Amino acid sequence: MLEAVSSAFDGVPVTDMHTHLFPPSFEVLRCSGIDELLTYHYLEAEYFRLRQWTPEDYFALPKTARAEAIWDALFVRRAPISEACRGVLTVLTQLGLSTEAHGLREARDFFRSRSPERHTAEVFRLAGVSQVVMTNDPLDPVEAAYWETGTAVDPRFRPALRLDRVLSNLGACFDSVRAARRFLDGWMERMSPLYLAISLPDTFAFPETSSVGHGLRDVFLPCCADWNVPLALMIGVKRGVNPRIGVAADGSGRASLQPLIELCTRYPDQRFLVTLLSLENQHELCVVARKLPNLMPFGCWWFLNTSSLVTQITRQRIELLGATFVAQHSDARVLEQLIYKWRDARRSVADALHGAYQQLAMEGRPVTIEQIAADATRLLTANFNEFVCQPPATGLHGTFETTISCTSG
Ligand code: FIX
Ligand code: ZN
Repeated sequence: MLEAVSSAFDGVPVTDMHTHLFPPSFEVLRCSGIDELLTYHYLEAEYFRLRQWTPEDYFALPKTARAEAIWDALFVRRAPISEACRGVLTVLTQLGLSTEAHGLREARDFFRSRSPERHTAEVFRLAGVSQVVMTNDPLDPVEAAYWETGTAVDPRFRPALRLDRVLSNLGACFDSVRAARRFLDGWMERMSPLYLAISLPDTFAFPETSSVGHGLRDVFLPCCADWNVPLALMIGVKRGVNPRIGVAADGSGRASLQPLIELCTRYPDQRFLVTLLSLENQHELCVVARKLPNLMPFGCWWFLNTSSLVTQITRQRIELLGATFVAQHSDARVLEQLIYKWRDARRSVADALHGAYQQLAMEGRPVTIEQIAADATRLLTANFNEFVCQPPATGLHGTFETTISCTSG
């Protein structure tokens, strides 16, 4: 039966609902190729543990030298056994490149020879991904320039308005709630995001008399209601634990689930996409999700995105929630990461679901192929698409058509 479950998962075109990817048209923001894959902050964190270079000396190197240093240390001088290391080898293998311990010339020549458009299509095909959701920061001047000059956005790359910087600069950037709303409404018009998103620390509290509490209550939640879009809350990150190591600096902490209960009960018509970074929070998230139908758990985020933990967490979610959550997102920053992250995710989620089906069979109710396909579709794409895609709402701005086609779950 595992083969039937695996092939059902292989056949589902994934909606990857949280990535840091950009389409080829956003040139300087597009991340692809072997040097980007090797200098991914997951690998940098593992590299710094070897204490070969100080972070300052490492970051002073050109990117190609940093990539070579990581390749030599983590892939040549030792077995590349970590999840992120093995992922690079999966990408190379799937693209028909050697994984041998020799240099990076072959890979560099390959990526240089690929046209961004054709390469993007090939990576999506290999990964079995139909669309990805971006992380779009309106306060990033480089990214804003692409939007403000009307750069074409590839329909496979769906927008999501990321509000971390807006939230932390509310008082500095806007002299009133009205001004903040005008700013957001302008970006809603320009971008048509599928959802608004904020990452929050493990200490997040709500309601709270703070800029975060006021920002949520006075700006972000009313905006979501008027535009009929979900709010994604990504909770439990400790930003900048060790600033010396750059993007790899962030850590994780266990959060209280009480703010989620407050938000989902005080705003019962608002939909919340929720992911928590701490492993210790996962069971509580399932329990809270059973009480709050407007809360959609999503993904095994960041430090939880390892084969063993995705299977464990998904199994627990199936036991408590059935197939009513979003199983995974890739968080990919480099285009080719889609290939290994979704290969791993399909395997781990299929393993978890297979275990549930085995128990069903023992009760004399073997699952059908159609039911397996329906569950795989729900977990990898349909639950997200349906949660985001609501009937046109008549909000402040009239009827706002959703921007993602609903696929039947
Ligand atoms: O806040 C986020 O979107 C996180 O996913 C990132 O900050 C993090 O660096 C990441 O890429 C994890 O996979
Ligand atoms: Zn992310």
